[in-house]
Amino acid sequence: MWALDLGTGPAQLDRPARRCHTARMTQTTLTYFDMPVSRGEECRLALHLAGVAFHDERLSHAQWAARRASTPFGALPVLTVEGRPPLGQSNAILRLIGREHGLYPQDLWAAAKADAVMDAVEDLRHTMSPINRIADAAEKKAKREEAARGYLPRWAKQVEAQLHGPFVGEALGVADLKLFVVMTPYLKGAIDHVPASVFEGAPKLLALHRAVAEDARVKSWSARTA
Ligand SMILES: N[C@@H](CCC(=O)N[C@@H](CS)C(=O)NCC(=O)O)C(=O)O
Repeated sequence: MWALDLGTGPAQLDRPARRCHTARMTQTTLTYFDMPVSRGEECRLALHLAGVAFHDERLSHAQWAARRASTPFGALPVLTVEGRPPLGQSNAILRLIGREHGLYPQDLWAAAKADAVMDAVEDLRHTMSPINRIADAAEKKAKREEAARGYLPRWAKQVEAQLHGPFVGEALGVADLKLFVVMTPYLKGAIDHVPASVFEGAPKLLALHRAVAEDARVKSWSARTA
């Protein structure tokens, strides 16, 4: 049964204490870099909201170099659940956690909408990451300013048009967590040459970010990792 596979969720915690003598907790590990951002952070957040007790494994770059070849796709995050093969790809990890713990829609069309939004977050990363890697400062500045004028506000409007409101679907789910994590550095003004106001043309998307930030479970994760 998956609920047990993924570790101790809220339902397990509510059970009588005597169950602790008979049920052994399954080891769940989420492996990523030691940064509170991006694909790893959204998976950690999903596990936290799901109430799964997990080992938050954070690799240094030297450790990653030694481990890379043994990961499913040569990339992080990786979810490892005792008795199962390691799982790569952030969206697959999020869907698995979401399906098991009520953070992903059961309705097929609502689920497809959540998938589309999660893929749109990956589109943003695939567009912006090469710019982040530009070594020449002037060229990086020009490319980021160009994205801030065109690509990023356009992306925000397109994603906003997908929202049920305030979340992607009827309730907070893994797609909302993924949006929350990808938007946060932009809203903090942490991306040089991209103004913190870059998503202001998409007020419903900003409202989603606020609604996720206000969730008590999200707050408790942020407090824990601050
Ligand atoms: N499609 C993959 C992309 C994974 C990916 O590119 N991960 C980055 C970190 S966010 C990584 O592992 N970078 C280190 C490397 O490629 O060596 C996913 O969604 O998980």
